[in-house]
Amino acid sequence: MLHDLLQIDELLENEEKIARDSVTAFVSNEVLPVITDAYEKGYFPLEFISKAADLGLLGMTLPQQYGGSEASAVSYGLACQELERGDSGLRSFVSVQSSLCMYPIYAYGSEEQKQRFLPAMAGGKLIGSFGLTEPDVGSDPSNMRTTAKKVDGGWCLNGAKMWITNAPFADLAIVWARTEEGIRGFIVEKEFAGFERNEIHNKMSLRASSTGELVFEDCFVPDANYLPGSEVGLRAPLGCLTQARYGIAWGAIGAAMACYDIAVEYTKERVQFNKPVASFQLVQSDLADMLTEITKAQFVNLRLGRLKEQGKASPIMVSMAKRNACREALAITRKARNLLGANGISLEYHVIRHMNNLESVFTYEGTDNIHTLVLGKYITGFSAFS
Ligand code: TGC
Ligand code: FAD
Repeated sequence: MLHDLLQIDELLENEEKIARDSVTAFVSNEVLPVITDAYEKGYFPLEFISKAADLGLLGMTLPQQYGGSEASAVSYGLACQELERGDSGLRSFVSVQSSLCMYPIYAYGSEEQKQRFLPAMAGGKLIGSFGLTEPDVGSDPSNMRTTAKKVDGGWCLNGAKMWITNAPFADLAIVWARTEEGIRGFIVEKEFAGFERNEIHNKMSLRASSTGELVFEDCFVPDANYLPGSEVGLRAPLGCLTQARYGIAWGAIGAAMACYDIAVEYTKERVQFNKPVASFQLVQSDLADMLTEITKAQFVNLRLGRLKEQGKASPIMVSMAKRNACREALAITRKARNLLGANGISLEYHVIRHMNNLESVFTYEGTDNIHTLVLGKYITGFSAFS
């Protein structure tokens, strides 16, 4: 287990530790035994859904009246950390369902929409996906091409969304489209005519997650599925990203923690030149860097979580935490990969799986460059996006 050198555990509330430990046990007992097979064959283990729902992980910060657990932001962060200690794909599933699908319905939906969708989503009976990225539009969603035209009784959607987590098996998609008044959100249900999903194959990262494309050809979406609170335009989808990026900051460090633990254990047992490789200075240097960066990131995440609980967290803070966690986690998993030598590339040792997953985590929810520019704009007052 990770060395808690600075005794961060003491800064957690009892219920936060209990929530965290229940996810740790789930991951150890039910995720780790099956994840290698899922990753190798390239599928999302659908049995995780009901287990995640039973643990209260779907929409866990939302009010109980909508099926949530009213968990603290730190509890949610710790859950993401432990889920990603298992696999980034599992944390992705929970992030998308909770932060990118349940959150927009909660924040921008009508009371009727909340009642209709949220309890079923918390129970894992309805699964969501979130369509913002398009084949030609990623970092700059303000240029999206998907359109929604007002028609009698609803909206007519045309366009496509690309790289969408959960899309192949989801029951609904939160879709962002351009209307005459600006960008708006819609709940598109899988049965709607003119709506198709296609699975994306050949991924070498997040293989235990299902990713797809959403296609809309004159897809009719009734007025009842229009998100009325999305009239703030691009701020609405970006607000969802702020929620999800917060969880990712914790999650990426969970993957790094797993790789640190594996590297410590492996290097202590592996003998070369008649000594454990953990006894060599260069190896210890890597391990010292890994523990230091994990600990620093944990403090950033915890501080951010506490600010979020007080309503003081800003999107810029979240950008800093997401960028830091993804950068450091990727560097740590690469170090661990090296420390395991040839075994580092075997799925049996998990490290290569985490490392490859983090390539996606580094890119999605705002690439490293995008978060760098968010911070650059905050520091200098100059926008360097275009
Ligand atoms: P900009 O002019 O800066 O902002 C437009 C309006 O939005 C507000 N805003 C935010 N609000 C909440 N949260 C945020 N993070 C926000 N960022 C900006 C902003 O204040 C402004 O409001 P107002 O009232 O002044 O109009 O917009 P911009 O067009 O210059 O874009 C800024 C930029 C580049 C940072 C933004 O477009 C961006 O974040 N791009 C990255 C796109 C991205 O992250 N896509 C992710 C897709 S979803 C995904 O990857 C899911 S992976 C799921 C999984 O498997 O876990
Ligand atoms: P681009 O925006 O084309 O960027 C290409 C490169 O250019 C990057 O290095 C980028 O940093 C750089 N760049 C772009 N603009 C600038 C700039 N102004 N200055 C400096 N550098 C710049 N999206 C969803 O909507 N929903 C999902 O559920 C979802 N799930 C995903 C799952 C996976 C496995 C992956 C890999 C992606 C997922 N995405 C999802 C898409 C993800 O959000 C995008 O890939 C990401 O936002 C980047 O967009 P892009 O791939 O089009 O890259």
